[in-house]
Amino acid sequence: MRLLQAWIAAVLLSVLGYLLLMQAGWAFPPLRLYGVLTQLLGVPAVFQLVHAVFGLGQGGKIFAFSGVTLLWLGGLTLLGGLQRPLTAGAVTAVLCLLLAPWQTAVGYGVVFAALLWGVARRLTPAGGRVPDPARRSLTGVLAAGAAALAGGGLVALFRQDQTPADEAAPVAGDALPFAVTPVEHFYYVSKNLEIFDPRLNVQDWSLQVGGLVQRPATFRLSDLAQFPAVRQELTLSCISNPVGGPLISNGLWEGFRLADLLRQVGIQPQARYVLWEAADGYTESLPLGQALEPDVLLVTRLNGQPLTQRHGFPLRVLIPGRYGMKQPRWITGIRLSATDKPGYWAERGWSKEARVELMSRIDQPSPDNPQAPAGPGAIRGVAFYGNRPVTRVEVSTDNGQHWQDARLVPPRSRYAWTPWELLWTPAPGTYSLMVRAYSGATVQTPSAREALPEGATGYHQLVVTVS
Ligand SMILES: Nc1nc2c(c(=O)[nH]1)N[C@H]1C(S)=C(S)[C@@H](COP(=O)(O)O)O[C@H]1N2
Ligand SMILES: [Mo]
Repeated sequence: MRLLQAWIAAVLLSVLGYLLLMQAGWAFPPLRLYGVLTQLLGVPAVFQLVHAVFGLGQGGKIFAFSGVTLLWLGGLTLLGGLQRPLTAGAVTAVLCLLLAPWQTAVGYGVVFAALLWGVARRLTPAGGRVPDPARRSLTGVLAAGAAALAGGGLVALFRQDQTPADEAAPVAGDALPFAVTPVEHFYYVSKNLEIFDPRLNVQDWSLQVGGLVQRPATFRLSDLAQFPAVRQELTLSCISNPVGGPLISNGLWEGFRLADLLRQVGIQPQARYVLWEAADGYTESLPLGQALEPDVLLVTRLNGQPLTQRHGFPLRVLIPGRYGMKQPRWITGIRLSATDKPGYWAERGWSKEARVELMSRIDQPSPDNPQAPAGPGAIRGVAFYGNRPVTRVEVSTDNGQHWQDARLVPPRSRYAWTPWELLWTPAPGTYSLMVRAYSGATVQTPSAREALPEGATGYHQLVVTVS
């Protein structure tokens, strides 16, 4: 009985905490605990295990968050069921101190004690006698309701991970030869569970520019229209994309130059670094000299539409030649500083510079279904080297013994991937396809390297059945 009551109080406390997080941005202790767990992703063995088990979507994060939720609800239930409300509240406050500011921790303790007391008062008859059947069934209904709430939340999380956008972005195929990736297929990676990604609205959002600038300033979204507009086709890739993987997409971005904004606020001579701040607490930095390059942009649009919430509405950073982790979404602040501050993933063991490695990938035949008809056909794919040109792509159909030059489709921008194509007329059989790219004298390295910490390398290989 007491455990059931404590369970109801624990779920009520969590729902309240979640609402405070969403409405007022209060720290939510289970989410903080989850944040601590993601630190482990910087440990190579953990990272590889998580990707091996859960793939490249948000599955691993959802699993970790579910575990944290069960731990949190189970712990509170035991605490509330076995201790008196005051003791349970005090222990909760102390534990929350490890994860949240003290005001929040005290708040959780007080509210949990009050909920335990209130739930017990409503559900237990005076004198502590055996509860009458009506109260018993009320407790049952409430406990079931709490279970449904908690379970429903987790199911919603898992369901959400099944959206098509998390699947490989098809670039080849007859209908869509190497076009700009449609927004709904654009790859998505976030340090957050998607439900905790920022949902910013234009009225409340602003960009604070400060630190070592001459005139600190706050910009509303409409203020940004004063800067000359720039359009740039640019391919974005996640540093954790494995060889041949789907975490790479090509977009047509619109925004303006960071240099124009910084010129407007004035740079103090001691400034050396640009530090980015984002609404989800994500941070990154860039040496000022690099940040002033004319191709470093702040963008508001992708493929002719305002950025979607998922991809950084209303404002994100674009830095050619770097992996996605250097390019924060949902930015709310830009600070100039004399000293550097390592970014969110750099602090967790990933690369500081995150420069894109030379890569190439086979898209047709599709790695999802590596089959092809005998007779005239084509092998197609993309190659990419950040802000450096791909000058040559070679394909082997015999596991690397012989190589043939593929035809390159000149990219529309020096920051976009280079589509390539090799016509072939295979007889029925099994073929081991491989691809490698060149940039001038630089050849893609054949040695296979895991993504952590500098990005994956090696040749994409595909065994294809021709019939
Ligand atoms: N604020 C914020 N920005 C972020 C991230 C994040 O978790 N929070 N993830 C980064 C990483 S690791 C990548 S690969 C890209 C992914 O951008 P996309 O999901 O729009 O493709 O966003 C980057 N910017
Ligand atoms: Mo990433």
